[in-house]
Amino acid sequence: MPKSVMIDPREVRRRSQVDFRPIPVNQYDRTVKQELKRFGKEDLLRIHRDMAIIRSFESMLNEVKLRGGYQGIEYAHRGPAHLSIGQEAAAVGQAFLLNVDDHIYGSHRSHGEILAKGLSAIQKLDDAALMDIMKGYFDGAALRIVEPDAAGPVKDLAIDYLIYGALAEIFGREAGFNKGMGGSMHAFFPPFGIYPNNAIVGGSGDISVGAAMYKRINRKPGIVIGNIGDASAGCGPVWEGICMATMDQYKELWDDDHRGGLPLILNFVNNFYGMGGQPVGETMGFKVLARLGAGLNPDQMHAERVDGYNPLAVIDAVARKKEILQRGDGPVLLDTLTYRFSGHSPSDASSYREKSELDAWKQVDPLETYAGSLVEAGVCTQQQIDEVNALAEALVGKAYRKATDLEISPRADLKKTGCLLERVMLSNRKVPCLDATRRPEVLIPKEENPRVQMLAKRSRSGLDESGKPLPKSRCVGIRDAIFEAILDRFYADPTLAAWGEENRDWGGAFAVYRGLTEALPYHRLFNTPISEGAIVGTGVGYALEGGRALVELMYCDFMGRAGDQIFNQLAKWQSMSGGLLRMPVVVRVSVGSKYGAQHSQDWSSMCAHIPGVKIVFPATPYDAKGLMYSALTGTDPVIFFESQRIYDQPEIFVPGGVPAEPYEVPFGEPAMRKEGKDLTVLTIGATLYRALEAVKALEDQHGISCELFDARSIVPFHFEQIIESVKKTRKILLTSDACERGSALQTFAAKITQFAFDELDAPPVIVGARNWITPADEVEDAFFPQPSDLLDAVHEHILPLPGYTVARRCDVEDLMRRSAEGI
Ligand SMILES: Cc1ncc(C[n+]2csc(CCOP(=O)(O)OP(=O)(O)O)c2C)c(N)n1
Ligand SMILES: [Mg+2]
Repeated sequence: MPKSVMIDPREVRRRSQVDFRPIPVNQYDRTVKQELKRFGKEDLLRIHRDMAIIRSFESMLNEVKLRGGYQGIEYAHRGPAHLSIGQEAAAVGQAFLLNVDDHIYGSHRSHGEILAKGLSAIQKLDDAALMDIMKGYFDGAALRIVEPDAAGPVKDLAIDYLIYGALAEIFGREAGFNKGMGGSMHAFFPPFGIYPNNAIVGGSGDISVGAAMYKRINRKPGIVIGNIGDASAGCGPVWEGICMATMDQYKELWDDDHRGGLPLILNFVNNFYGMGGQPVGETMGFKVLARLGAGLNPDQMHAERVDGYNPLAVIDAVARKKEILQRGDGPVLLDTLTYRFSGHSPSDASSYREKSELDAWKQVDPLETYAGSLVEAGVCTQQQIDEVNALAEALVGKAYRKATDLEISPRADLKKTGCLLERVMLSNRKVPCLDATRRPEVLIPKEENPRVQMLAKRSRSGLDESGKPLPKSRCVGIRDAIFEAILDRFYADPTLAAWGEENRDWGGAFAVYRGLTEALPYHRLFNTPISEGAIVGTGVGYALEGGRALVELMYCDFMGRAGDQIFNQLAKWQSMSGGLLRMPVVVRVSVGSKYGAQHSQDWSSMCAHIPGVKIVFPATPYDAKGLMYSALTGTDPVIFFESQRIYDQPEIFVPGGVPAEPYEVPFGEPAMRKEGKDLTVLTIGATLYRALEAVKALEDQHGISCELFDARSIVPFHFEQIIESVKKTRKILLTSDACERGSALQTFAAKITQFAFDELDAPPVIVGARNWITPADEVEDAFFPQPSDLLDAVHEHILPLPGYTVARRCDVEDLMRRSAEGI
């Protein structure tokens, strides 16, 4: 039954108005004296200590960048350092009350947030837990470096560990929090609830939403805070993230156990600048950033501006907002005002701001004003404050000495075979169930599923007993095979959740999901806004937290909308974490045809260029099911290409057809579809069937015996079978629907030439789509490779076919002309 959110014309056409409530701005007005009871002296002093540590840490980096050293030790740090000097109160105030299971995500300017959250976690964890974390994290590598100098409480050791781990990461050392593979803008440390920071402005704007979805869907404790800059309010992915964060369905359609708004604070760290551009008065129109919350949902996202120059105001706001989230009334939008004294980066000449402005903010330096208020309230003396400041500097100095010393803190050797990055670009694990402690939530037994029952009546093979083709409508096709694998995994892995446009009642854009709605509660299968970026970005956040996401992009062409999320997020976090994280996300993309230029592009080749993702493109139901199984039981991000041309295609190659039972097709191994001896043909995706026709013509009309392979997988790819075949046939033709220029086939051809140069009688020849737009259905045959194009290519470049006349020019001169014209 469809969900039925009734649109009543009488209701929606009624005359009325939309009312907005006032948005609070800097409402906090309590003094340290008044807060003494609430926090106690110790807490109030710790707030100052934490700010002082951040100030010392960032000031040290500033000196390193500007003067090439610190405390007499020279060091050239060529990498980035986006410092947060001046922003300490906003970071410490936020982290102060957070528990370890409250997770923060950040930006390029998050050193302060890392330290603040780490210091807060150290305060909350007991000694045994701290020692376990430090000993267990990357086998205690950083602990071994800081421990020899430690002679005091475990919490002090943990503070040394935190400062050193963060700094060693910034300096690209193997004992850093992410083995030096993340660096300044991506450093993080999950055991303290510090999740990835992001060098893409607004990058955490949708990833943090996915993290909060993970907590809501899997009923995990804690909240998520996405820390993003004020200028990121202009980023599309941030808006998409907000849209996904505020969907009505969480509160209105999800079942009782999962109902409620996301436990998310989207916190704009509002320092009033991008790099030099100013959102207020120049690049945006909101004047007060918190205004953005107003139109997003009736709660106005509980939006509020808080004075991030007063740590107590921020603590107060986070405490109040956390209550809202715990009630299920999230998400929340916070506008935490602050200001950076440092430049955007240390080299910045501050040409975009007046000195008088900087001076005015320095007059209200949060460190000094807060320390002053502690002294004034009698919490401590100025001498105690000075001692804490000196201690902070000493702690930072200690970490600096160790992190800069190459003997103590070496870098990973990335030039040796089997180096760190070779090991962590892909995780290659098999973890069929990501949470064995829970039963997957489903609505009906699998056998009662109407589609399962319908498919039981279909032939699992596309051929009858005598080998003749059966009508497609009577067979299990690719669409059904993918469904079977997915359905099965939903009954096996409780963390598996799927989302995308029209995923639920509609049945997925091309009916792959028909039957899933009946099987799954809302929180495991749901529709999203038309937000391709956030569809993938939330998948990334969901996986970073420990879940498995299956997300769908309706048409391959729409991948452009999710460019950053695929290229920079999905593909990079496993390696940027130094191998700590897994990214079990399957992105289903459908390659179109018939719909013209913006709906028919095969971008498998473009994706093959991105290190860090696996790419498969099944062309048969057997492979579609087996590859989907592999994808949904692995730990790597997979772009799963499907072709709309062949969703109905039954199994014609594997005897017996598509098994009803679960099975896996491993990634990387091409499938031989037909043996032959004169010519090897390698296809990707749906070109398999056009190649079959060409192979038949070559054999029947020209007596050329062809050996046909279906790549199935583009990344990874094993060349052995192909090279063996080429040794026999001495010739190879490659074809796919991706545009020919720069395609994966060009790489394949170059490698085959390199691996088997002496075995070849002709160059490997590629037939891809033209380097054009995809024209209208009526004329798209001129664009996509056709059987006649394959014959033309064989005749022109591999071996002349006696009596054959090409259907279309493709000689060297013509290819050179096309290249010269850029087409
Ligand atoms: C998508 C993207 N565009 C541009 C940049 C270059 N860039 C880095 S930081 C920055 C300004 C960001 O301002 P804001 O989000 O307010 O954060 P802040 O630097 O003030 O902390 C820009 C434009 C980037 N890293 N990512
Ligand atoms: Mg800013």
